[in-house]
Amino acid sequence: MSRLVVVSNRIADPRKTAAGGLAVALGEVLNNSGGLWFGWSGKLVDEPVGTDLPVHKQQAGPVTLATMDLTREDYEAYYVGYSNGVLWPVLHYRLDLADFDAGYIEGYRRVNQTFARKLMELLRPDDIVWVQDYHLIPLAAELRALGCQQRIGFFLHIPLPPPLIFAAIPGHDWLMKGLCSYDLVGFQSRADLDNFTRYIQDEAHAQDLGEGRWRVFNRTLQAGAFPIGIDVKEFESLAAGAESMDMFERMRREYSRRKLLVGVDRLDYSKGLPQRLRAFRELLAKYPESRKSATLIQIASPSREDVSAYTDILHELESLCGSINGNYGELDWMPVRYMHRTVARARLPGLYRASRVALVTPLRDGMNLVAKEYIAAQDPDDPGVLVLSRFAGAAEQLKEALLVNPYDTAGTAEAIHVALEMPLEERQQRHQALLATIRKADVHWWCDSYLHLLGQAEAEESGTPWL
Ligand code: ADQ
Repeated sequence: MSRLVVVSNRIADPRKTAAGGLAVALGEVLNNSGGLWFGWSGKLVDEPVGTDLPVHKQQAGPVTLATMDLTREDYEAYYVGYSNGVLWPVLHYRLDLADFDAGYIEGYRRVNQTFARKLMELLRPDDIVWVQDYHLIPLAAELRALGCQQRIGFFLHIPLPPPLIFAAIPGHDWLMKGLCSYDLVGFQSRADLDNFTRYIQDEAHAQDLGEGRWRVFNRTLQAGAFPIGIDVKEFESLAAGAESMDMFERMRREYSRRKLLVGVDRLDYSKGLPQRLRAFRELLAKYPESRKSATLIQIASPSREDVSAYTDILHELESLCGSINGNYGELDWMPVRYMHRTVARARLPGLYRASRVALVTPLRDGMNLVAKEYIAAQDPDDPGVLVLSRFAGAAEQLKEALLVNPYDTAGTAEAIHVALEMPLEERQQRHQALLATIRKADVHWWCDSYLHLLGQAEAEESGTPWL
């Protein structure tokens, strides 16, 4: 059996349950193969760029965790500048928020080169390498340039936009060649996969070899959609735990006279938070009876506060919540409870279960795991209703949710009203179907089906001729 090597920007210790489903699932396959997990340590050092920083190794059971620090300058260019200031907005269709400062791309390439060089020293001949997400798109090309012949796969956790949006990135062809240096490229949804195949056909005359295989840039690769899931069993046992039950009881007591709506997100402009609050305001305006029956709890965890677009969204959200509470609040009721913080993972299922409606309304999202966690946390006898943006990758699978266009304030408000009023039998039917879907395509299925295909890929035959 080949050893699995996972590479991601940040790594998590798979033994810690707070790590969440993805770390648990990757931890499991890494455990089974005595694998290696390589990435940034999360630490910054003051050394000048180009300093040869060491790799720190640590054992987590059979798994080796190998991490590197970043210099402050590399962090600013690779992580803040290019990954989160260029790739994140453009891949979420937000050209208006991208900062194409030419310096960032050099830092991005430099860190990918350093990672490749350090990783090469750790690789064994029949390793299988699985690279995660947009921070590391050029990694395979850099590894190939150093002579790496192992099978290398890539999974993009965020969306891939249509070719004409992607092509607005200066250096988009370099990025796409980087993506095509992998043996298997995985996307969250059919829509993302279609955007990829359109790009390689339109811009690079790719030849379709059938069954997801393509000949492009003088090499053969495979591409597919592998919608990521959650660990449903792990989440169900979390739901049955003391902390979650405690949260559930407290919420039920506190909101005994009202139905709860819940939103749980990172504070990110892709999550459609202002649009969601405007839809809730519209609900209160159009259906005055909802003022006596509904409360929205919005939890937004702090995220990337060194990127300016994130402070803008924070202020917009605070002022919207203030104006809704100011206009509709009463002495004994606030329509919106907004918290700018993280909820402990062990308590989340209790909050989800106590809520009649979940509002998962991103403007764009690769998948959105909150939607799936909400389903897994429900009481099947009295389940809540999921209001889901059609622009989340999850919408391709979760057809029995109430799908909305988050830009359509009135339409979303209407869907929230329908969700609040939905009869028990319909809630049960929808929930049953949704639960079956997330059980079938859980995170283990995601890992296994991806790695099965990557394992079948042919080892690299030709290097990377275009580098
Ligand atoms: P994210 O953009 O981070 O992930 P998401 O899929 O919703 O978004 O995952 C967030 C995780 O963090 C969930 O497990 C959720 O419970 C937790 N979380 C979010 N806000 C929280 C809060 N306030 N308190 C506590 N926990 C919170 C990226 C992509 C997604 C894709 C995932 C996985 O942007 O589209 O689904 O990767 O591939």
